[in-house]
Amino acid sequence: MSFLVVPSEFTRAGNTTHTGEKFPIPDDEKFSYGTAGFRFDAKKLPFLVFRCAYVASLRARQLNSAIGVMITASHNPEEDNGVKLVDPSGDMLNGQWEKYATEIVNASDAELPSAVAALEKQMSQIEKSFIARGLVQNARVVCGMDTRVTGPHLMSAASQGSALFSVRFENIGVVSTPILHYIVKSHNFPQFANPTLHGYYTAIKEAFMELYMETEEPEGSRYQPKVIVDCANGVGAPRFRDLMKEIPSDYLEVEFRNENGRLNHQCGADFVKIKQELPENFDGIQEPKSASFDGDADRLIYFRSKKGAEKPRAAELFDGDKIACLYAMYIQEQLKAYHETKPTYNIDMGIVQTAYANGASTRFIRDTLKMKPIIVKTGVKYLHEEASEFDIGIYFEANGHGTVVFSSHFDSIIRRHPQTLVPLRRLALFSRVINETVGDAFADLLAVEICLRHYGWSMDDWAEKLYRDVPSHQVKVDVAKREDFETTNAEQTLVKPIGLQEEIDKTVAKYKESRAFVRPSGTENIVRVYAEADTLENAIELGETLKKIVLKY
Ligand code: 16G
Ligand code: ZN
Repeated sequence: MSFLVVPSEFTRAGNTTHTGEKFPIPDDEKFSYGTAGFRFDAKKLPFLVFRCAYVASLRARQLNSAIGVMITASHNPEEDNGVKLVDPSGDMLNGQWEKYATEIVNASDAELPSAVAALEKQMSQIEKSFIARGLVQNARVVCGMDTRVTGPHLMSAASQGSALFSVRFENIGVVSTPILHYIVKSHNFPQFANPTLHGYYTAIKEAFMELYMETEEPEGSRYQPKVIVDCANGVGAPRFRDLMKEIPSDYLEVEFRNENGRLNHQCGADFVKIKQELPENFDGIQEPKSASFDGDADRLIYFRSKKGAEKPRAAELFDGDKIACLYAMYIQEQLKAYHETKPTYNIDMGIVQTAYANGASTRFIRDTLKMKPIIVKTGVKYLHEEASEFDIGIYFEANGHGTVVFSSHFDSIIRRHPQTLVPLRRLALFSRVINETVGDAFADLLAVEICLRHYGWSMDDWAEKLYRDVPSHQVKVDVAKREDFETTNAEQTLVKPIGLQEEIDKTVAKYKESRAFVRPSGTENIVRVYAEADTLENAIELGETLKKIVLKY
């Protein structure tokens, strides 16, 4: 059992911000591990990151593996920060451990030693068996941070939290969230890649360049190998620059914008998606193909200036749904060629979305691709889990977070064997361009470029050949307690407060081609309204009407 000595700056009572100011956290203030870990005003986080890193070190010892700690608040304002833990496979933290982390974080300073002792006791049996087999040397906590000024102080909290249990601590510095996931997996599965930043760049670059060589641009191609990237003034700027230094510009030219301004301010994937507006430093002129990352580069949205729009700076989006459909078309085409050879083993594929997926994308998947889209609750872990049921599982949230996951069955027949068949070689390489641990803006961008080049498509083609989005509108509603709102049916139907769903249904029925739902946010104390209708004006009117109805409850 560890002898618990908590430095006073990381206790609740002595919690100290990065500027040295004391910011005590009352014992009765409770924190919950949401869809994206703990995420709050950065002032509250030093004590919390310290305790989370301790939990991570325990998990690392329990599994004799590397565990990740990522310090980021993603697309949220600069003043916020957050922490989330990553399991050895590179996936999100196991649910039972989310509970342990919540218990430890919520203990008062006085309760902490006994909460820690109880958890260590539960672990000790498992750990003893590792120690007996001489197997604790792989335990380590790997910690990364985004570009926020509060990051280094929180990194120090994480380092001291892991030291409680003398678990090795590795500070990998400023990285995107997906790079951290990738490096954690590489530590635990050495055949995957070298567990370093450079290992990540090399693996992705090599796969991209090989797949590029396997791609034949059709005659009359309108593809342009250039993209202008809005880095959200976040981690995408330094790290994607590093990656692109490895890829010759005749393969793909990237122009970087929004590299050093205020993080996520008037820019970034979340801004572009929610506002449907061009980010700062884009004016729609000479910008045929642009893309936005979010602050920690796990979301990607392509966009361009919207032609003929009344609103100035309106953007036409190629969001997570359009990216998912593009990947699905490409993968389906390769699989069709493979299955035509009448192979011994079939490979199945599936596609997973959330209720936020534009209705037109869901229809495209059903009617054109002849696939059955699966709709799950918001939050990457739900999508990831469902997609893992397939040999090739594509998942995307409309907000641009998504990836493709590949099964061990896929590995055994394709990835691990040299292939003579071009479609199989392409699939094997595609699986290596993609970062299957989690949505990765860099890897996703490179995969999109491969698909566009393969089809010889310009942005006009991508817009016209898939589907046209149904107009949509999203609204936030401030409520006293988001817990009063409960949903079912993958968050598309409210069961509480009683009576509200019926009112929603009646209102939605008044609009053409409409669809709407109301769900409590998993990250803020608000309720979100999503509305679709035949025109943008009607979608806005429907959304705002529903907001008023929600406010009555
Ligand atoms: C988190 C989720 C994201 C989801 C968003 C919804 C992860 C890693 N991130 O950022 O997938 O779209 O929450 O936020 O799961 P909301 O519940 O506030 O709408
Ligand atoms: Zn993010």
